Amino acid sequence: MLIDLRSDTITKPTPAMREAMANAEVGDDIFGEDPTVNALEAYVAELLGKEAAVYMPSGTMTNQVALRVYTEPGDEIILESEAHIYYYEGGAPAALSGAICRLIKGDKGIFTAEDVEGELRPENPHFPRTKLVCLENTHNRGGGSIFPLSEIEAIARLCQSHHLKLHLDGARLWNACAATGISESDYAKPFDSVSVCFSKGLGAPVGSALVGSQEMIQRARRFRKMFGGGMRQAGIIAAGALYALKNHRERLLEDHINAKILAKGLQQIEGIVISPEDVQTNIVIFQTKNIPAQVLEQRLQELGVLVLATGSHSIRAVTNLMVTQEQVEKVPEIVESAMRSLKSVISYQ
Ligand code: TLP
Repeated sequence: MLIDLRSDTITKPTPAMREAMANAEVGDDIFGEDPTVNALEAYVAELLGKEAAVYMPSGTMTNQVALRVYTEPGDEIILESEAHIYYYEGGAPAALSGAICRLIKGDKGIFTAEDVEGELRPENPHFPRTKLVCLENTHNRGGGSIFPLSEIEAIARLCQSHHLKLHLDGARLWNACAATGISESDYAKPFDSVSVCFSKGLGAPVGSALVGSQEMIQRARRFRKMFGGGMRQAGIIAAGALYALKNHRERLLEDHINAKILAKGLQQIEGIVISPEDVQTNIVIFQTKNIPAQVLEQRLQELGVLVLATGSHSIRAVTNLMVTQEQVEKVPEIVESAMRSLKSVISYQ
């Protein structure tokens, strides 16, 4: 059986989740008449301590709709250089909002209020108008790193004093909460809006929500429609999300334990560089010293372990609902044998 560590997006609905989906009451959500979507939106808004929420097909859409709500063409967004919004969303800030991105180089995706302050521009017709700062928690390319709440609060104070909006890409906020014990609403409080995903570690098949003030979410509904994200009997999928929210948040700790086990095992392998203490949640990123990441990815696939090359010598493995501790424990051994076989091939070339 394959051990699939490419992403936590590969998770499939459990039988109980499928049952909840099959039995979901539905209606036309564009008329606001889908009771399950309405229940999900109310639940997630309350959980995050915000006035309102809107359900969308993907985390890319919730992020990009938020950007569109806050900016006009020519406006500027400040965000981290490897933020998903910038790195993995197909150039959407430019294409869909006409916004430009000003990048901060973070430490595993984390940056400070001083970093933001250094990027602020005076009001002057030469400059784009900075409207928005975006954070990511946990940070995907930062290896699932957690943004410290005190730093978030300092950034929020800075944003307020400069009339900047603050948005969180909280696709994996659930993981930050499980790891720290800090509640979703405490994490969400400093932000004007938060995007959360149900289809990653929580295991629901589809969807994300954007939460914020009534006014913000009303505008977001308009852009969701414009971007093609208005859905009809979406209660079928929203039921999976609601089930996941109510039943799968606590179990994320299992994924975090498995990630640590994996990191510690990988640390023992010659030619692999990883610091297990950097692994805070469910994402494990390791470097391959002498072997190109894509070559190792390919060999591991042949041996039944799926991972993702995320750089020339960097590989990501994400523990998730579909992978047991027993399977994770086997992975370092498989990586070691893959490395050994590749070393002999490479040294003969
Ligand atoms: N991340 C995916 C890929 O797109 C890289 C993954 O496998 O990790 N924010 C963050 C922080 C994300 O990691 C992702 C998905 C998204 C937003 C977008 O979510 P979707 O895939 O629903 O558009």
